[in-house]
Amino acid sequence: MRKKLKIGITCYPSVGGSGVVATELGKLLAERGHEIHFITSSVPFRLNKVYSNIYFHGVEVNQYSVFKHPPYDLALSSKMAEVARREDLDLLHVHYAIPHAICAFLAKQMTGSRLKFVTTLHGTDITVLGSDPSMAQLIRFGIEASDRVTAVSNALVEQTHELIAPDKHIETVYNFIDERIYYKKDASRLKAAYKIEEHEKVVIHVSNFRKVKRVQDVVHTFAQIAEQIPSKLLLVGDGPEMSSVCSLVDELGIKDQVLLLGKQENLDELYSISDLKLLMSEKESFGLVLLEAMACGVPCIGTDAGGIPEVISHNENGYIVETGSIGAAAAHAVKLLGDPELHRRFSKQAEIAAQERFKRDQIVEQYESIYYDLVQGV
Ligand code: GMT
Repeated sequence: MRKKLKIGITCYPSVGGSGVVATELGKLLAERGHEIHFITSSVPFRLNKVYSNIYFHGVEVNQYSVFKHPPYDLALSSKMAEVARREDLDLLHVHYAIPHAICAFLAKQMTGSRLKFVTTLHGTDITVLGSDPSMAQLIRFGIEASDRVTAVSNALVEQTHELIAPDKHIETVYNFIDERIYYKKDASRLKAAYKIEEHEKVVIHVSNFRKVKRVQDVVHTFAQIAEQIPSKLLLVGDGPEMSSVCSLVDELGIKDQVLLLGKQENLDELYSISDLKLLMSEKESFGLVLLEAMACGVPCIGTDAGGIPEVISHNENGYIVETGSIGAAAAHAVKLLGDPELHRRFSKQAEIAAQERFKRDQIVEQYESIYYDLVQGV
């Protein structure tokens, strides 16, 4: 039997797909017997139960008055080095190149080169920061200094090579969900509690309402759907575009059909009352929310941005439209919601894809095999 590993994990611990993936990965690795050390600014929000082999090391930043900006990245590097030494970690797995790969590099220098680190790219570090030339150099450095680099979709691997051009092999390891949580449940009481009529269809959108999510396109698409199919739109999440989205809902006269639910945690219950998910982003390296919905049997319509077409199979378990193609998205939605047999087939196919192509054990084993390759190479 192979020795169990001691792994340090660093991510942005607050709500967000990368934090979710990093935390769920840590939990699954712990279930497989590894010792996990989260080194983050706060307890990851999905770390909602006690595991005897998961530890949390908080990063404290001292607010000395001489510093205009508190040096979080340096405090993190120092904490990584301290934990790696004290706990004799085999490796660090950091999520996001900036700043985490750079911090891991510093920690590695501080502890000696035995400490290896894996960097996982999630998207925003590449597609947003990568177009800033001053950042691109630092991202390239972080990627090249990593012992292994993964990205969450083939599209993100390609984009990283286009924008950053690192001299490094980047392998795709897809995201996954925990199918013990994400499956279709009987949530008819919840539908009634929201005062949604039995015959009405439910369309859902979940995001952090950043500009790249194009939530306005979701609202326009829904307005066209609602002209033909009695339906309600659930908008889940919050963020910078929320006010503009609310004004658009008023302007289009669909206020009574749109439920603004804000940030929610038990998304499986909301997906269980949903018939269709819309994700109209202009940038999206993977779209974890699609996978969560699909696992609950919800067919999705998404744009052709980034990794979305690697998650949704067009015409099989959902539809892909060009970014900004509101009319095409609405036409697909009306066809799907108006044809129970087609919807049943897409819903089943969505569940199967989530369970088979993005199977949690398979993905965790991919990461484990990267870790063992590195540790054996010591
Ligand atoms: O989508 C966001 O704005 C959040 C961001 C994050 O850092 O959590 O999500 C990114 O990582 C997720 C997990 O790998 C992916 O599912 C999202 O597609 C990706 N977001 C973007 O590429 C915009």
